[in-house]
Amino acid sequence: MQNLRRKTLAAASAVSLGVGLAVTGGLAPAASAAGPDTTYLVLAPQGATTDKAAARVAAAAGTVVATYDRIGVLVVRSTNPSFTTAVAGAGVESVASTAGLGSALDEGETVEVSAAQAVAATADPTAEPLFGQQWDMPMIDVPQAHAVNAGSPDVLVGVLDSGISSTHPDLATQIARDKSTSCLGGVTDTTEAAWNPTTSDHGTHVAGTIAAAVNGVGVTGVAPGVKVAAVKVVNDDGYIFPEAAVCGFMWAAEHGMQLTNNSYYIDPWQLNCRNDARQRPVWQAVQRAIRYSQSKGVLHVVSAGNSNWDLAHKITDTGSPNNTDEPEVRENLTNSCLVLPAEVPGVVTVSAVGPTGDKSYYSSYGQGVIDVTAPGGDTRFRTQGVRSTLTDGILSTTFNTATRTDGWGYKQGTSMAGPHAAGVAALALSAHPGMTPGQLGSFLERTAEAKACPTGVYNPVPLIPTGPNAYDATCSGGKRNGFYGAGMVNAYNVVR
Ligand SMILES: [Ca+2]
Ligand SMILES: [Ca+2]
Repeated sequence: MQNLRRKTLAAASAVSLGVGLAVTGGLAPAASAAGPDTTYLVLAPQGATTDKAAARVAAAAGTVVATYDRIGVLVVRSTNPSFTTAVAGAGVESVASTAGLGSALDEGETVEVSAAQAVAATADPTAEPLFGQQWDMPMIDVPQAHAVNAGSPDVLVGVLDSGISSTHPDLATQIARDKSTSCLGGVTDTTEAAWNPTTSDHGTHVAGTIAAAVNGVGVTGVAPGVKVAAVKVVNDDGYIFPEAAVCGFMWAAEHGMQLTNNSYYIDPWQLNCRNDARQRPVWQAVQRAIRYSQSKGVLHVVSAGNSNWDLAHKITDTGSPNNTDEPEVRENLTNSCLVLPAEVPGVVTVSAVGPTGDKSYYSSYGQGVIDVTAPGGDTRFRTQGVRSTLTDGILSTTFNTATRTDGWGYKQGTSMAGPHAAGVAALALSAHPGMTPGQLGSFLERTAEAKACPTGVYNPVPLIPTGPNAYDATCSGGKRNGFYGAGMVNAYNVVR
């Protein structure tokens, strides 16, 4: 349970940033002691180059570690405790440290299935041994779709996540290795080891749902004919830092990806709206990267989050797990306070359903925020919350990070729903190449199967041990509504 509701901030991001650079002692101002090695995003004015900003960075004892000239963003490290004030000046619109601004990956529970089961190959490559346990695939008409179109290798889906196991028997043939990278620290590293999983197999599971091979082994993905690229943005502590997200969106834009799947979100109420002056530039940098990638033809599919929050009513939402202050009313909601990337215009946001097709107990929702829904699993509905039935999760490819072995297993979460929608979008592009991100997003919604709101207060898990009414949710809207958006994505409808 705990991990499903986890959405915490990195307490000490300076230590979460992974490999530090050598201290640039010679550049540090003699008068002041060196501070911790800190990462900053330095923004040039929109539309300007970063030359002037880079010169100011050097003069302020900072080191540019990545330049995103097309969006006017520099990723900088510095141990100068006065860096923020020292760098300010002509050519620098704003600067902010990303310390503390990591967003926790919403990990689900995992249970592995036995290897013998998974590799009991039938010798019939159209009959995956574990297909019978993939209730999610018939739910969105994947078998019918595959009879028409199982995906084109010209379609490339970026998995912005914790890496993808390149040795996995169900994924090894599916990964575009030359388009894969790590983005940790905001800097690309294209070595294969860098984009393989380290402490989390979340991305490996997501990749399998999108594109696991039809090969007589394990499972099938929604779009086994397409390719996936690993874009590792989740660090070894399970956090996505804004500089990694910027790097990931820019990488996707410049490496021919038509789609990305994003299983995390950044809540600006905690991170931006409260401390605008310090933090807003960080979210501006992420938004610039998202918008640039959209302009380059990338559609972003994003999961809604696992907190059972009504994302449409943030103004009255007073709770956050880390907030012990008195409830505050959200005021001054502006574009810079959007939940990133879920609320950026043009992004497809996905809620989760379980095997009954009803909203998963944990899935966040919200009218005008949720665009479509997809299977993400619901391991609790069967017992009204008392116990977990893992076969009601989503079965996909896994990587055991302790034993370093590939396998298959169940996870649940909106993180599992997003890749079903991304897979359907990939099939749509395979059947109808050339759609713009806007056209593709609309097509996904138009072809989804509308699903009505339940009446009254909905709670499939009234007996869950976390307390009474913890998972109450109320759906609003008509044919298009807060629980399911335009409806359940459908693989057959996009290829027929
Ligand atoms: Ca397979
Ligand atoms: Ca949207």
